Amino acid sequence: MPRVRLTNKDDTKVQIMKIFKRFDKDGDSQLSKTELKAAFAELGAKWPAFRAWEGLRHADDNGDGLISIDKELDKVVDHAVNLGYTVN
Ligand SMILES: [Ca+2]
Repeated sequence: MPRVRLTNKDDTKVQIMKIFKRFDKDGDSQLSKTELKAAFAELGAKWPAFRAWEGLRHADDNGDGLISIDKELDKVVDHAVNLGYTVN
């Protein structure tokens, strides 16, 4: 029987999620474009402003220009993982 374990990808996802949550500076459970940009910069993005824009375009389901941590952040994080971002 193979051992059951978290894949590295799941692990990375959890850690990236934590970073994004840390950038909700005003604690409203929403990430603004500025907060997303800061989070992507923290992840080492070359073009954090572009990634923030892309994240919003990709995950802002209700179109309010903010990423809801409860409802929309998951998609941004998946996207970041797919782009190959990792946390050391
Ligand atoms: Ca939204």
